[in-house]
Amino acid sequence: MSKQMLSVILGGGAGTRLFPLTASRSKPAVPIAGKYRLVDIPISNCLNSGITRMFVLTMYNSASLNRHIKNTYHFSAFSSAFVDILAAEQTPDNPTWFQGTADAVRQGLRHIAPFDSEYILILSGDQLYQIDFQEMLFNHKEKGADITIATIPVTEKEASEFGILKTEEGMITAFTEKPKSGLENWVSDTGDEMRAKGKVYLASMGIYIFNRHLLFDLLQNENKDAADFGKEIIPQSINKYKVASYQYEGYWEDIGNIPAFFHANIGLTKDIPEFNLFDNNKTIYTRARMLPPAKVSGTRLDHSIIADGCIINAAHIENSVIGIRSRIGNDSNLTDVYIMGSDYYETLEDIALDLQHGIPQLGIGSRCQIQNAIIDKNCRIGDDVRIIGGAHIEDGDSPLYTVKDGIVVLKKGAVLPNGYTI
Ligand code: ADQ
Ligand code: ADP
Repeated sequence: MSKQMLSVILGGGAGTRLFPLTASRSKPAVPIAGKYRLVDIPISNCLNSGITRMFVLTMYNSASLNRHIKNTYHFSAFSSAFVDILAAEQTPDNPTWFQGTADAVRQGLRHIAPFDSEYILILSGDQLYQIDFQEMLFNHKEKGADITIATIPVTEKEASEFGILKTEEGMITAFTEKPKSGLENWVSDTGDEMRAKGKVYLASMGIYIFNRHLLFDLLQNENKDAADFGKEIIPQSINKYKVASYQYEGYWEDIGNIPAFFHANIGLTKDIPEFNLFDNNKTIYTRARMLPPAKVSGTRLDHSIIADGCIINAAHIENSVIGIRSRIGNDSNLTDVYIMGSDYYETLEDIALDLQHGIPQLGIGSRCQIQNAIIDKNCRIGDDVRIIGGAHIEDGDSPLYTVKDGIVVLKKGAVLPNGYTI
């Protein structure tokens, strides 16, 4: 498998949908689940499927993404494995940034060309799922397909956000990208179980296997001006090439916007979460940081994930994900909160200096109330701070935080003085 297929991970365009988490880092570097980065999900899916050569395409070459990839994905000198970042670059024959997903892959082709592989797997960088790509490739070969699209049944409400398709005997016969009307013509037979859940539309998961030669030909000749897979390359290939559907029915979530990203993180705290981090065979890889175990004192913890290196004295933490090196002071209460954590610890001398200068120490202070919030890395939240997200607050953006669908997102490094209220 490892030499047959190489993968290209679409790491994100301008990143506006995840703003402000992408204000100072590229999307693949956004921290998820307390200790991972978004890019760890597709990379781990590839590694668990025996695919060991990967390119990550990104518009921004952020320091944190480079550091993360460099420090995490080390392979033996005897293997051909690699994870390479291809950031948008200006070249003499291409003075522009990536215009869309197809254009991003097109600009990466000259880096991909030297590596032989019969198939190229194209993946989105902002989805939470665990798929075995070997099975998908098996289906691709068995059907004699030129292109395979991974598909999933969705409800009417979700259908307008995805590429929707129709199939006959596993081959795709029609495709429309994000239909705004006429959905009734796109109902598919998705099986009894899916129909019972109202999932009668087959959506593209934005995961494609292409026969190598076809991909190069489509991007460099036949559709050389096409910017996008979903809007151009895929619809134009249906009925021209053999495009197969690989129907997947497990957990899959597009987490490319703040509400979806927030709920996917908080969802990990359920008794049996839909995305399983506790699996012997489907390890999610990330950087091994050599952090100490978390230290907790006097806290009532309920349905929460606590990452390595935390120092917690809070009163109560519920339905929350507490990221690496988080520090939470006495008598604080947190419900439905995702704290990404900190990049470093402060020493006792640092903390004394903070105090002298009236600056809150790194982390969350004492007697704080926090609800429905994402706290980006390295924030300093003073004592007696209240951050209460929910339907009562309007969407908006300010220098310290953004509100999206009632979720308060505190920006990286934000400093909230004692008593601050949101
Ligand atoms: P979207 O996810 O809306 O739909 P798009 O915005 O093209 O499509 O993003 C696909 C992936 O590529 C995302 O991970 C995105 O971050 C990344 N990306 C976007 N522009 C990029 C660029 N210029 N450079 C690098 N990466 C970029 C797609 C399909 C639908 C399908 C859904 C499933 O078009 O048919 O239903 O995915 O989520
Ligand atoms: P992680 O993968 O642990 O989230 P990053 O690569 O984003 O880490 O950066 C964290 C690293 O940055 C830490 O290991 C730390 O060495 C360093 N770092 C960042 N800011 C500071 C700081 N203000 N003081 C000391 N170290 C820092």
